[in-house]
Amino acid sequence: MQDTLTIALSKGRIFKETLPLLHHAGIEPVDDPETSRKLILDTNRDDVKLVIIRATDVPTYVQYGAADIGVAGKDVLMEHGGEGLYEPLDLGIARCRMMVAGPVGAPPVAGRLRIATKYVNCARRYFAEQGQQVEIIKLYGSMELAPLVGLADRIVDLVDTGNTLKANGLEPLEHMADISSRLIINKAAMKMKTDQVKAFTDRIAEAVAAREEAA
Ligand code: PRT
Ligand code: MG
Repeated sequence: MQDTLTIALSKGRIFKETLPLLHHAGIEPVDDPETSRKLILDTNRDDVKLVIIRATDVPTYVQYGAADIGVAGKDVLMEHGGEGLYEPLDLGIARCRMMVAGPVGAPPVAGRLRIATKYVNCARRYFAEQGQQVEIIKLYGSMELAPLVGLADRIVDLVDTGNTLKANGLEPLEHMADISSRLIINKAAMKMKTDQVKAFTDRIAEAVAAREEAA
């Protein structure tokens, strides 16, 4: 009797882009999380379950062993800190950049910059490395609004096409990090379910390599 492997995923782009990788590993979810209200999804395999949670909660579930494995954006992992996790594989999905952005043509700010972001730890670390004094304002979404209403001088946010910035009269100013999603593994699961975890990770690594070869 095999142990159950529990895999934590978030809805939306991470789920969509992880599906082909799971398919390569012989795993097909029974329900579609976009239409189902279930938070635990069965798969075609008795020994594999998916839990569908908020993107920012994925490292926490895996850290505490509520899920053995997860898929999380590097942005979320940098902000979380990554304690209790192995991060063996870059999946190359859900790519974007973490950037500092501000109003188009905004003049330099004298004194302390006010930065609105949901990535407070990343922003604090980045500006400290730059030797720049900043005040960080924590938001949970719609960062692009903050400079428009005078809440902040700059934002730290993720940028893909740049359309969201442009639509709000903002422009990218500084590139902080390239972001993609990573496979993360609970440290105890790696010890207790070594064979299952390794077999799964190897299949996913193959799928990533095959996709990159085809590109
Ligand atoms: O949406 P929800 O509040 O439930 O959670 P979430 O925003 O954390 O989840 P989701 O699914 O939106 O993002 C999950 C992961 O996808 C993130 O943690 C990133 O690692 C990755 N990712 C890749 C992105 C983007 N690209 C992206 N463009 N996450 C968010 N965006 C947003 C960005 O914040 C901005 O609002 O899209 C907007 C910019 O896109 P462009 O194309 O207009 O530049
Ligand atoms: Mg989102």
